[in-house]
Amino acid sequence: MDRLRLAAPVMFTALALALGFPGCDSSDSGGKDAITDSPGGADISGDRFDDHGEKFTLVVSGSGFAPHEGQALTVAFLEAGDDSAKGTQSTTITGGDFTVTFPDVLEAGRAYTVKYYADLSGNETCDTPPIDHGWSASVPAVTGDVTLPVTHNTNFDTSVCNFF
Ligand SMILES: [Ca+2]
Repeated sequence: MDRLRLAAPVMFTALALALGFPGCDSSDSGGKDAITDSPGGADISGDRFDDHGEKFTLVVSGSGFAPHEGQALTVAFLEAGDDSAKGTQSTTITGGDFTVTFPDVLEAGRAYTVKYYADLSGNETCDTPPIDHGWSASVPAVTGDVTLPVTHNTNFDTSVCNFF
């Protein structure tokens, strides 16, 4: 009953599609406008947004971090030009390497900045380098899944703790 009540105000063609082809979005000839709004009801808006912005996965792969062996390594990613972290993850540096994965977070055409720090001081808090060691890396406009390789260096980002 809810489906009928939702579909009816949209279009009669949408109602017909919902009844005749539940879950189907393209096989009817009822017109493209109707098809856009037709299949099913409550989850339409989510599908529509996905169509406009497929999400891609960000992998940050670090190597050469042996000086920080066993330390916590925390990664944040931001949209370029934005100061608020869109996601943060921590791991432990093992064998000089680390890998952090953010599944399905990047939007096509957008550029990102990745901030990351090793908790050298061991207090589970980001301290401005060189107390902890922290870095920044850029992800250019996204066209697909991204693997960002980073290697240990001493070019610290002294603002890195602003993002954790
Ligand atoms: Ca620290």
